[in-house]
Amino acid sequence: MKLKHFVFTTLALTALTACGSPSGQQNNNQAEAAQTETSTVPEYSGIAVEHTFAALPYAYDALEPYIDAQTMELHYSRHHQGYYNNFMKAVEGTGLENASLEFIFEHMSKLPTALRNNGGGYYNHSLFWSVLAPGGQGAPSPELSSAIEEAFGSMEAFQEQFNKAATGQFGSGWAWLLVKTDDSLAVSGTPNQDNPLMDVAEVRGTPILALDVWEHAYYLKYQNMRGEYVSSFWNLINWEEVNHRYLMAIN
Ligand code: MN3
Repeated sequence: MKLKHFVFTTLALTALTACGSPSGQQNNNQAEAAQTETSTVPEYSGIAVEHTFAALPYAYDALEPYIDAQTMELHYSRHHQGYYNNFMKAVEGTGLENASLEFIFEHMSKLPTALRNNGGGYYNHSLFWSVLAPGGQGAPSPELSSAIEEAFGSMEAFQEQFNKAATGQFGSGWAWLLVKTDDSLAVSGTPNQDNPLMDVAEVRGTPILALDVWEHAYYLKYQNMRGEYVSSFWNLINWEEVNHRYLMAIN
């Protein structure tokens, strides 16, 4: 692997203009203060990743009646595809073309916003599709159930907290169930396409369950009733996938 450091430089230019003088003489002083901030992202030394756009694991109409086919088609083929395409453009030339998304997210604060928005959008939707299944699948494993009880008191209390994160997220964003670095569970909400893997997230950890609460995820069917969309979500959870992700995160 080539030794390649990605250096992102922001050049902030401040133009200070002073006009006028007591004598009436036009006196323009223009000062430019340049401030250079340089942050270095360490070399990626993990396994080279080829970023691909995976097929949706079920048909567009498979999540009916909770999520309608038209929403799924637009959401996957336009929105998700768009984030993927724009991520591929944004990562080009950064030296991070074959870095894992986890690595990119870990250094998010030092990287261009286009990588944050589109890398987030690319990853978050892939995770979202994977934790959904037609009519739901399986149930929380004994291990995950104990962790949920330990963190929230009960399954009901967890769902209540998750729903609150989803309905309470102002504007566009996501709700998450995540495994923190001490292996405990937490619920959080993030704005836009941020996620808990990013160093900019308030609550950091590995997400194992995700809910997209952007209007594009529900507006055709639910209009402004985000709460009904959030309630419907519980009928679609692929617990087998969530259990698997939980085990991966704690090991
Ligand atoms: Mn979306």
